Order: sequence, then C-alpha cells, then structure tokens
Amino acid sequence: DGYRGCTIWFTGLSGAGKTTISFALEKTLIQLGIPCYGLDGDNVRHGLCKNLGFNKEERSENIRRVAEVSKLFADMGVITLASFISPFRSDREEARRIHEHDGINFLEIYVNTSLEVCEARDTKKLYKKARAGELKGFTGIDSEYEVPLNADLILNAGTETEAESIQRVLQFLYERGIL
Ligand code: GGZ
Repeated sequence: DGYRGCTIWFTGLSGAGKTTISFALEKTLIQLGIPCYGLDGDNVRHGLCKNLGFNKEERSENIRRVAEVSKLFADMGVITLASFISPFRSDREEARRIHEHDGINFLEIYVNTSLEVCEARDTKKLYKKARAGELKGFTGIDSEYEVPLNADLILNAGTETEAESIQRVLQFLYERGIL
C-alpha cells in the first residue's frame, strides 16, 4: 500500500539551520527511495505566498497555507519537510491541528540554535540590517520567537554538527515508525 506520508515541521530562528538540515535529509531519503519534498521560504514565498509579508497576520496565513499544502502532500504519501521560522506557538498548533484532524502524522522539530550563533553566522546579512533598523520586524531582534514547549525533537544545531543533527532526525523517524 505504498509509503505513509507525514509532515516534519522544522521551526527556529532565521539562520538556525532548518533548511540546511531538511535539504540534507531530503537527499538521504531520496537515496533510500522514499518520496519526500522540502518546502521553505525560498520556494513558497515567491509563489504560493507571494502576497504575504512578515507581520503577525501574514506570518499566520503563510503557515496556514503551508500546513494545508503539506497535509495534501503527506496524504499523497510524501514525507514533507517544512522549514519555516513559524515563530508563533498558536500558528504551529494550528498547523498540527490541520494535519491531525485528517489523521495525518505531524512532527515538530525545534532547531534550537541561539540568537548569538544565528547572528554570528548572518549568511544573508539580515541580522545586520535588522540591528541597523533597515529591516523592521525581524524575528529575534524586534519580532518575537516563541520557543516550542513540547517539540517532538530538539536539535541543538548550534553545538552539534550537521551530520549529528541529521543522524538524530533519522534515528527519531525510525523510532516513530516513519522509516
Ligand atoms: C524573519 C525574514 C524577515 C523578517 C525576511 N523576519 O534566513 P532566511 O531569510 O532565508 O529566512 C528568513 C525567511 C523567513 O520566512 P518564513 O516563511 O520562514 O517566516 S515565517 O515562518 O515567520 O512566516 C529570512 C527572510 O524570510 N525574512 N524578512 N522580518 N525573516
């Protein structure tokens, strides 16, 4: 009866490593012949959510749309890897509800990388802009990030290596019967 899909939801600050980890995971799953697909700001905010910005309401709508699409992918048998800051607890809870209402597995992974580490990396120089006041409402600077209180898995991506994080996700998926 084919593969059972689910959604693996990565939450954390900008630069925490969500997309990097999920991309590496996607590669591994593909090598194993497991259908999977990664969604993140890069492929969603230019299309499905291109009319949305970063205020609280728009972030909520971004997360809601992504959750609905992830659910459909998962229902098709795909392991969906959704990487979004998703800073608000209520939005993440809504994403879970959207899945569980239809009996689809939803696993929340908190990519717990400190603001200090994310800001030191600053790959896209967005923290620098936010500190300079050129970018308003940036998560971690002048917009809130609500830390998950009961994530299914926490990755200390600031202190463990990328390979360790991926290994821990694979182990976790195995324990949960996904792999
Ligand atoms: C946070 C922002 C902002 C603001 C632009 N706040 O590191 P990035 O660049 O590639 O990832 C960030 C991305 C966040 O989009 P999400 O769809 O994941 O956000 S949310 O879940 O809150 O809806 C960052 C960039 O967009 N970016 N402005 N103000 N991140």
